[in-house]
Amino acid sequence: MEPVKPKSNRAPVGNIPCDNTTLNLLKANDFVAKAIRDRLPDVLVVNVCSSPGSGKTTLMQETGKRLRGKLNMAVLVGDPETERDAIRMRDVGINALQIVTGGMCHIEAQMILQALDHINLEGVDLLFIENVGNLVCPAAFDLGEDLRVTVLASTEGDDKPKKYPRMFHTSELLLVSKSDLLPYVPFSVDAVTQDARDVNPDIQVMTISSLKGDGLDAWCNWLVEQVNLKKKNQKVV
Ligand SMILES: Nc1nc2c(ncn2[C@@H]2O[C@H](COP(=O)(O)OP(=O)(O)O)[C@@H](O)[C@H]2O)c(=O)[nH]1
Ligand SMILES: [Mg+2]
Repeated sequence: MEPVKPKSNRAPVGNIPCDNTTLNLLKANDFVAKAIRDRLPDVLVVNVCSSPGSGKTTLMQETGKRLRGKLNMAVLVGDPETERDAIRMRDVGINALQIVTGGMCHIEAQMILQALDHINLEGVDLLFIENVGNLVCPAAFDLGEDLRVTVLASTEGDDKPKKYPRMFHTSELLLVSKSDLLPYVPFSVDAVTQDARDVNPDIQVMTISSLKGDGLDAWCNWLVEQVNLKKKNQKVV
C-alpha cells in the first residue's frame, strides 16, 4: 500500500474565501500540528473520529489487547467531561491519558502538544488520539496525525458521508463498526462505501465488530503495516 500523505500536504482547512483575500482561520492550529509532527518523527499518530457511541473506546481496548507484544501503543482520549474512557483503557493495560476539553466539542493541536508532556511515549510505536465524539468540528483540526480514521457504526445510518463530507474527505480509512448488528438494522456497507468514495475516492473501508472480533485482525495488520511504513519513511528521509 502507498504511504499516505500527511494532512499538512492537503489543502489548508479553515479558509474562508473573501472578495480578494483568504482568511486562514486555523493557521495557528496548523503551526502547532507541525510541532507535534516534528516531535514524533518515529511514532505513528492515528486520529480516531466518530459520533459519540460508535465504539471508539471499545475498539481501542480490543486493539490494545491484540497488539500486545507486537506494537507499543498509547492513547490520548478527549471528552468534554470525565476520565471514564482513560480509566476503561487503563483497566485493560493500555497507557492512556484523558484530555478533558471542558465542554469543547473537539480536540485542538495545542491540547495534544500539552498532553505529550504528561504521557510516557518511550518505546511507543503507535499513538492513538480518540477524538471527542462529533462528526463535524474535529474534521477541521489537524492534530499532527499521520492518519485519520473515521468510525461509523451500523446503527448510525449509511447516509452520513455526504452529510458530513469533510470528516470523510480528510480520512484515510472508514471503519464500519458494530457489524454484528448489520442483520438487524437497515444499513448497507456497499451504499456507505459508495457514498464515502464519492466524497473521497482514496478512502479505504473496513468492517469490524469489536464485540465479536470480526475484522479486527485486518485492522491490526493494517496498523502494523502503517507503523512499518512510517519507520521506513523515516529512514529514507
Ligand atoms: N453491538 C456492538 N456494540 C458495541 C460494539 N463496540 C462497542 N459497542 C457498544 O457501543 C457502546 C459505545 O461504545 P464506546 O466504545 O464507549 O463508544 P465511543 O463513545 O465511540 O467511545 C457501548 O455500549 C459498547 O459496548 C460492537 O462491535 N458491537
Ligand atoms: Mg469513547
